[in-house]
Amino acid sequence: MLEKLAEIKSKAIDELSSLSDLRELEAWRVRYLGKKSELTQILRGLASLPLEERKAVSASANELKAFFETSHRENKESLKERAYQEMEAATVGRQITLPTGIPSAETFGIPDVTLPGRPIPLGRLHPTTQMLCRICDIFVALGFQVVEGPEVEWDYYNFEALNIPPDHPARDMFATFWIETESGQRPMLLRTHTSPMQIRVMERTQPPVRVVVPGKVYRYEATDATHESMFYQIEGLAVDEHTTFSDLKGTLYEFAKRLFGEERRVRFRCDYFPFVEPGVEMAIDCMACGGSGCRLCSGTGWIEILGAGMVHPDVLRRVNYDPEVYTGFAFGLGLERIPMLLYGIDDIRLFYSNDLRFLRQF
Ligand code: FA5
Repeated sequence: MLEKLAEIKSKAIDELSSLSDLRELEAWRVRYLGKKSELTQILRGLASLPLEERKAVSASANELKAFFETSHRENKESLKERAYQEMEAATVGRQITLPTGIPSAETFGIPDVTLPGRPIPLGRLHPTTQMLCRICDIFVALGFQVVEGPEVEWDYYNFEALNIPPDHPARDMFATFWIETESGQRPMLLRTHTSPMQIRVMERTQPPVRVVVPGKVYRYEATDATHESMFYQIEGLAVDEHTTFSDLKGTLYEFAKRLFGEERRVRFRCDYFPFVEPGVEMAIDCMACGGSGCRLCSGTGWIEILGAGMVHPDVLRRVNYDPEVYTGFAFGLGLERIPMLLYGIDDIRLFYSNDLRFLRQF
């Protein structure tokens, strides 16, 4: 009987080494450990053996059974791993067409539903959208409301109501994309700035007014490292009794401090915009070079981020606000310039060239 056990063992080991998949292993298990296997028959017949022989055969048979069980377990693990790797190699990189309706595992050609799922790349907000939310949050905390307006605008709101009648030289400041209209219709354009929303807001609201208006604007001009033909602006407008130029400076200083940190330097210089009096431009010392001059700041050490000023009395009159009672300030901020400063981005064109290597950094 002991020779028989040795014979079974050697045959089983031979077969085990040539198994190639889990199905063959299962057949092997049934053959050597199943109810009808030779080993099980020997174990069942132990009681009929003489005592001495029973002891020896029982020890060897149970040892062989334990050996078979261990071998089965180990081979099952390694064959499973091999099957998993083969399946993964066959499915990775395969083109998948999304079906309509509820997709099943088979639709994707993945036979084993226990395989780990494919990672689905997560989208994210565009860097200018992120910055827009951050800036609006600051102004909301300072008591401003966020409103939006049309990108296709009447000449009246974009220019005339802002003290820029036809043939005014200030129209040259805003290279314009005009929209073809029927003859006799009022001229239309892609807004060149968010300032027309000053008029639209004041026309429908009584003071006190405190709004910020984020949105896209368009300029028909050549692009370079700091100029795009489509970019974002955020307009600010505050009108009330006794609003002064100090309120304008205080608000913009506070904004700059909250966004850029205490250590940044801010510069105000006189500027001209027909719809404010006096007008200023606000600049921040260049973060890329620390103020010594580089490509980003065109060698000046400063980057202009916004134009601002006290709302012109004629503009107030046009919306039926009495300039003897009400005064206000307004500002218009170039949005892309802000992340450029904060993250040292030296070319504005990166924002809208859809290069994922750039966009994924934010
Ligand atoms: C204006 O657009 C005025 N409407 C701003 C204003 C509002 C003044 C309220 C007074 C009161 P300006 O053309 O300077 O002004 O543009 C404002 C900001 O937009 C600039 O400081 C700059 O940061 C940004 N900007 C201007 N042109 C471009 C451009 N082509 N590409 C990217 N950013 C630009």
